Amino acid sequence: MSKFSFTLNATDGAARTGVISTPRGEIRTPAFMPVGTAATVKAMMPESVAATGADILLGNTYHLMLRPTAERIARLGGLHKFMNWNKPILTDSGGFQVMSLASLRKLTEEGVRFASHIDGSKHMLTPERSMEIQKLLGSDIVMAFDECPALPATDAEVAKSMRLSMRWALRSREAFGDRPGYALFGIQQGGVTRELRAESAEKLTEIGFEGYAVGGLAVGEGQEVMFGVLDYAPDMLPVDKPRYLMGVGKPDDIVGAVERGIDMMDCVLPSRSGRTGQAWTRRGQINIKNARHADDPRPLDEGCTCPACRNYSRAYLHHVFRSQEMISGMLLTWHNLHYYQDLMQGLRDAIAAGTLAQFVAAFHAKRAEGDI
Ligand code: PRF
Ligand code: ZN
Repeated sequence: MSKFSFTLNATDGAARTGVISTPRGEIRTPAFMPVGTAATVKAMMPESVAATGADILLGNTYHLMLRPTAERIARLGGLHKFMNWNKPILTDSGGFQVMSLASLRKLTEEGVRFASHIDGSKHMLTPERSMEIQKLLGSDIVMAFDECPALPATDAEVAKSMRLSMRWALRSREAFGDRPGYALFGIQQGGVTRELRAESAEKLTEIGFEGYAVGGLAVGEGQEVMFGVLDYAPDMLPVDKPRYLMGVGKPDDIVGAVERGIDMMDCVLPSRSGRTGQAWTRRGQINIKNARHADDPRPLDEGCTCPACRNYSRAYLHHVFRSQEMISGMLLTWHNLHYYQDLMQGLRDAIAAGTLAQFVAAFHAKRAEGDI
């Protein structure tokens, strides 16, 4: 009962809906995970994040190991207690963030040496150290340590990187050990090459994980190419385990990924864009700083029940954004996260009812009408 498990409740085409059970609570799938990189979902209180409907948050090994350090968080009772979030937390393993944020990176078979983007201090991440940090944090879902190759890359480069990630996946599995109630997810790599994706899936399945991520996508290849890979990649992974698409995405990316059999996703987009005045609505994207909102008494999104839409006009949201008031980022982030969670609930309900095609058609039709 208190173990980690995944139950599939219904499918509609390739799409799936189910529940991941963990000792810290249930995660309804398909699930969207808000990003709480530095032990906070920026501009949101944890109880507000929960009120949007989020069952799980994402945290980052890379950021937390540098500041305030995993050891300090462990001494203070773990990440859940530290940030006052008692539902499940998934942590990314660090390699991807090292490659995008750190300097002086040196990649070897052992791991990656790098200098902190905060103070230039030197650090080393290996599969073993990443497992140790994620354990110190108390992460419920731990990600294997991998390398996500920068694009464009040749097939030979992608193959070499993928094979290194698969050796690191085995070392991650061995270092993680047996921890009932906690899960370790492997990460498929292989770029946009079918044979490499298949080889990666085979290696990971042979090692055996509690869940499987599709990594190495949404790195600039474009939606059409990403969907092309998602037409076959999820199917290469065990049907009875959760499948997590890392770092995706915009609402239409999420809908397309769910249609293709993805169960979990995360993205900074709803939280980050909330702080820059971007709102995601049923009618598409809105920039609240645009002058056309200055006198508009209507809510951001007529169909939304979030506090920003229930209590405030576009004119107010425009004003506080222009005035650089903190409530601007708070309200827009809340709305965006609420919209994303509403979308996930709509997808889950539609899959359960066998009406996903109609749901997706209505989703696209509303966006095509535009913000009128
Ligand atoms: N690997 C890891 N984290 C990630 C990615 C990956 O490939 C991506 C790719 N979109 C985002 N975050 N470990
Ligand atoms: Zn709203």
